[in-house]
Amino acid sequence: MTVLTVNGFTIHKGRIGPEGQEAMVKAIRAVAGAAPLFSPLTPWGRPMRVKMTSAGRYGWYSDRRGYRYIDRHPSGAPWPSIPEPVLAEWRALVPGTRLPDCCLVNFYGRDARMGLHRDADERDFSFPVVSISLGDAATFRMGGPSRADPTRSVMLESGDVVVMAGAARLAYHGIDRIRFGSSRLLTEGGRINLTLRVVD
Ligand code: MD3
Ligand code: FE
Repeated sequence: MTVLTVNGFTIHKGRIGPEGQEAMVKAIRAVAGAAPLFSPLTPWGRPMRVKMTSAGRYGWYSDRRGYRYIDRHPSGAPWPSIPEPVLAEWRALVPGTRLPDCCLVNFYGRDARMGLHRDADERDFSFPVVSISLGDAATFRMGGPSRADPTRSVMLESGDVVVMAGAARLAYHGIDRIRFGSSRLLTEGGRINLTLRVVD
């Protein structure tokens, strides 16, 4: 396992081994069974290319009214609890603080991307965000605190874990493209990203 720091983002390459990845996918399938994936609408009314769901006290949501956290799945069902193997990563990488109250699940199919953005819907940016990549590899673009800052790209592969803390917590970032079919973890291909956040 190697740890790299790029633009203040800490990347733990290959942190989760094959068995751990399988266990996480199984747990995420159970989350998506109870709280099905959906395509949020942007505030401009276009469906996002990434499908999403959440686990925890809060789930991230978007529609014409804007970005926010909501305490139920859009169906009205409660969000499932955050799977234990996912919480274990937070405990290991962010010791000595409270647990996250949202695990956002992003699913990227063949043509999904996520444009450059900042995560700013949470109350307190002093808590880190932890991201776990599963399945197909993707090009992750990371910039700085303003949109115009130069960006650097790194490949995120299945089992990689990224910690965004300090100045990196408010940095611009996005996913340019996925290398569809590069991993055999998900039988139908695609990429899952989990982000653990303290919301309020
Ligand atoms: C940097 N997800 O869900 S994970 C997101 O791979 C998001 O699905 C991407 O950006 C994905 O908001 C990138 C890496 C990541 C996640 C959250 C961050 C980087 C971050 C929050 C603050 C700064
Ligand atoms: Fe983000």
